[in-house]
Amino acid sequence: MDEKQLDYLFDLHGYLILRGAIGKDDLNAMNQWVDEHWNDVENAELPGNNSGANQWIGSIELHSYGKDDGVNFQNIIEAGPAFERQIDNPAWAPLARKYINPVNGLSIHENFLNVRGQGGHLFIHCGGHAPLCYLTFRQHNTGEWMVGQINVLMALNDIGPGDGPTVLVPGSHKSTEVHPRLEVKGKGVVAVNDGQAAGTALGMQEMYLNAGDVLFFTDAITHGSAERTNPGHRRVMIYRYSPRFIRTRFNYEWSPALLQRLTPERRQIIQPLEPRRPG
Ligand SMILES: O=C(O)CCC(=O)C(=O)O
Ligand SMILES: [Fe+2]
Repeated sequence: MDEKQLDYLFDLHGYLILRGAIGKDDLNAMNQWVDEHWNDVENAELPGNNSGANQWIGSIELHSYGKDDGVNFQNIIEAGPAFERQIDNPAWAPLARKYINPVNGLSIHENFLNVRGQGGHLFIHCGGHAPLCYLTFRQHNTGEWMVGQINVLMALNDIGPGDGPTVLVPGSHKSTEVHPRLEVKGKGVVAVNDGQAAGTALGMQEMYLNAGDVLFFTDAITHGSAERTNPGHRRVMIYRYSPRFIRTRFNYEWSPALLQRLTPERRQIIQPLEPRRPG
């Protein structure tokens, strides 16, 4: 697909599927890292909230958003070169830069690897109605791109029917109507954690991916995931790209070793401004 076609579809639908975006060697290396940490996947004690479990593997923290969404390895970029290479993967970083708009620079707001087993799912969240500052999509006066957050969801294994695919409502990033499940007491909310998988909500479409494919989507779209009904585990990585003016979600500090070994281009994305200290 040429760039004009990608632009049109991203604007219209709010998402793109980028096939084969991750190289085989990197895919194998990242899956091997998960295999080596399987004990943590099975036995992590997660509080099921945003405060984190205070269990760390070096600079990587074990975490979950709730009781149903599986184990997150937050700060996964710290896990090695294959993870570092995805920071500016040419399959999506130039697109993210363009849609966020070069005027705004590029940074990573959150990065994690998620492993989710049978029964796991994610509830419905976001939509064009939500007044979150990073859910912008266009500059209304000029029509320029001004996407406040782009989620790059990388499939580390195949995700088909029953595997708990990500679901979204195409075009809902532009909707001023509130999704019925996101209406609480007559008002639109950002998220509804009511124990229901987003997959059962009105208008949701399941996004099937092969290992190495990427779902590239504006966080403004109404989305979540279907319940995983199959045995086994879904493995994804998520890097969220935002303007450099947006702070990171949890304010993790990068390890000095990582900052030192990154290329200047990658360092610029994960730490757009160097900390300023008295000299
Ligand atoms: O777990 C999923 O499939 C959805 C992830 C999600 O909501 C996000 O990346 O913002
Ligand atoms: Fe999300």
